[in-house]
Amino acid sequence: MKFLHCSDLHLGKKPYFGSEDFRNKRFEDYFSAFDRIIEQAKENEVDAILVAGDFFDKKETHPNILSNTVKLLQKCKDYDIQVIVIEGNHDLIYKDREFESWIIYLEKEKLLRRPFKYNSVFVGETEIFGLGYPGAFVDDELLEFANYCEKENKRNCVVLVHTSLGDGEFIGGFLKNGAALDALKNYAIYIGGGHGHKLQKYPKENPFFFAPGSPEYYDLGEDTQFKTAIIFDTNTKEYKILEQSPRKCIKKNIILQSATQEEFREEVEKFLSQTDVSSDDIVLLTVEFPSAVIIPDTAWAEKRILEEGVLFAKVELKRKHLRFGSNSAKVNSIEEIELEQIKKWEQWGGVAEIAAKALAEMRNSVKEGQSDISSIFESALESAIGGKNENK
Ligand SMILES: [Mn+2]
Repeated sequence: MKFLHCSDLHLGKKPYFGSEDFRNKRFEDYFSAFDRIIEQAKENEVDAILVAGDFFDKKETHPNILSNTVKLLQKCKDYDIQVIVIEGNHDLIYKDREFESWIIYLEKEKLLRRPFKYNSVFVGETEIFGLGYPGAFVDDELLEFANYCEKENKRNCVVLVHTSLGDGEFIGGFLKNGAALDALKNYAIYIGGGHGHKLQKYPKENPFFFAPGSPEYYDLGEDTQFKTAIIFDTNTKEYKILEQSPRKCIKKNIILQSATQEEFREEVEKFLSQTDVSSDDIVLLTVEFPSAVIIPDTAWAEKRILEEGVLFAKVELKRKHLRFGSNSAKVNSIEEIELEQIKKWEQWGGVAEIAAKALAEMRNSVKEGQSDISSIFESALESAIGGKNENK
């Protein structure tokens, strides 16, 4: 059996900022990314497409999202490609509210199949398990699953789980390390991850865990690289990494010396004269400047870049070495100020890093127009609880 594994499609995501053209094109981008994946699946003659969570961007849907999704799933059916989907933290995962899930609706319409916990599905001879989004308990969940496989004599199965390796960092829903994956080595020939939006493989030699990354940017802050899909053959155990092509996003960092408006304008003009831009491009400019005396006119710069006919432009400021108050401490960012404050709190002080990170993430999401930030808060809570357990 041959399959294509992808993740974090975030179908239905739409920014609430920028021009109408930009918002509409971005809405289409996530469906186009899935469409390209379906074509790659056909070219590679796979039997199934496996989606490791965050199929939809939101727990609710609207007619446009649903009809676009149904059209694409129908295309898979026409191509004779099965679609296997598990939920991620963005899909509806509340216990006892499964009947509200649009993924279950699509399953009932026979457009996809959803393995859940130990209710597996088969594609040919291959048994596929779906562990959904276990959140902070993902390591335990995988270890428990390894026990189940041993007891039930499961071998050569495929496991989908909405998680990635945390790389030592403590992030909500990420694996602490590779230990829980190692425990599955004798039972699973392939573990399909997600959640993190860039490519991961584990272990380095002969990997059997893959997180392909999202095929489009979830937000404009993401890396432009490592957006992939993985092709895997269960007979030969060979894998192939297929690069994806998200919308072109031109990023540039400008460092100002004197921080006068003149210097700022000159640098923006210089950047524009040196860069080829098209009407489909997104341009992100960050400007580091040394003092708080003059603040570069970002509104002017965004307007100026848009005049070149690009789809969207954003100019962000980063103040360098800002001194403030009487303690003359060097402070680089709002995030650092917040972190110092949170450390003094009674409840969150012990997990200040997690809280500060969640706060920054929530702020960015709101800025980006995301109205539902509950998943960030839930992830932070999970991380905080997980972290406390670990100390016991
Ligand atoms: Mn995601």
